[in-house]
Amino acid sequence: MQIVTSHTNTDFDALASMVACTCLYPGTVAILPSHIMPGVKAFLAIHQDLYRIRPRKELDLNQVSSLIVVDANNWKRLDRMEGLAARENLEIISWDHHMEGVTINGNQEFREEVGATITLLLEEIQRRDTPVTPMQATLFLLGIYDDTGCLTFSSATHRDARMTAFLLENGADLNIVAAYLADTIDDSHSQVFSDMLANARIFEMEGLKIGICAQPVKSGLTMLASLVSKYREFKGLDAVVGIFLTDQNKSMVIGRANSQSIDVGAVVRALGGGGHPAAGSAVVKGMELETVVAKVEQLIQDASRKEILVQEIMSDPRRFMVDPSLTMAQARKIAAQEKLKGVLVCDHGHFLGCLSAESFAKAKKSARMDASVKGFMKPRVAVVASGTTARKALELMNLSDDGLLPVVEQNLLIGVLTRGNLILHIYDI
Ligand SMILES: [Mn+2]
Repeated sequence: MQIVTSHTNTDFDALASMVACTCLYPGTVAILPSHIMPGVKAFLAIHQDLYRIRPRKELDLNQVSSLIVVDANNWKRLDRMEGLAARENLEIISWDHHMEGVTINGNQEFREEVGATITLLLEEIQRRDTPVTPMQATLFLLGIYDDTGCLTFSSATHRDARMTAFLLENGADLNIVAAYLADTIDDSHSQVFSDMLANARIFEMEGLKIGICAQPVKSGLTMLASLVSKYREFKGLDAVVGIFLTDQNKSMVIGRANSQSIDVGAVVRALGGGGHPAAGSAVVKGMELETVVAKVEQLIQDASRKEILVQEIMSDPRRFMVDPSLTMAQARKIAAQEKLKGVLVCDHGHFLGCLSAESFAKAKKSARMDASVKGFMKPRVAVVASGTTARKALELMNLSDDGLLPVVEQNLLIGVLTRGNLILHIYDI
């Protein structure tokens, strides 16, 4: 018998990939692990008759002659399949997008770095022209959306987006997708959530609002990660790390952050876990809750120290400078030559004020272009220091009329931060 299975705590990508394999490999039986995510459970409560799925407990490993593993690369993540690991002559086929820590070595490996495993299988379905029903398309789209945060995680690729389009063409129902992705909280989770609201520590660091929620919880809670996400949104924080000590002397560390915040992936990787800059988790064993908290705090400090500063991305200020002895007409000529909307008035390097496009327009309107720049410059404008973080500067740029932030230290203009500098920075060019 050929079976297909996936990791425990089965998510939609895993379920979708198992179902896709039953289409691509006719006769294959999907074996569902005992522990599945609550959303998947709710989905299967309605949909399971549509698919050839059997629970793990009904499987006799002796019957298995061929094994397909989807969305998992490690025997430990499967539900009691270790018995097959040592078996000779067992055909193993892998479809997966996890590149690190592979212990399941397939005879055939389809392992590529895409946002969701189902994307790889869908590309094969499309190649073979295998028909996809609207109901299958809906499940497959749940798989892509679940793993890529609806294509917003940085792990999402153009291939996931292309397969999203393919599924919409094939009738995937976005209302149903939305209904199963919106996870609701049961009583035990709402208790944890209200404890988080009451006890979390929120602090500011380099202009970032960060929350640390550390508390003991009952084991068996499956939605701690979404509680951390919800908490971050609810409190409007840049980053949150949840540290949950279960009664098995084991802490779940879960980080969530917005894209301009600290790299929570780096924080959890240092604890032996995995993730990307906006989301990640780790399991820490045999350590007191306070010790884990202290470690996480230190790692957050370290992560912030690696931030890019204004001085690393700012421009040379010289082309932006005009002398206070100039007239408005002379200053505008310089601005035009340099293709700048605004210029900065400096007396021997000392920053005095800013002339924006608006200042020139005003002078022109009142026919005072021969007046001194001193009468039109705005002395009070947003400035940054060279040690300001690029992230903070992104916020401050909103306050600038012409997309220029003077970098001023002890009254001296030492650089200029332009929108262009920030664009090169955020697109990492
Ligand atoms: Mn996956």
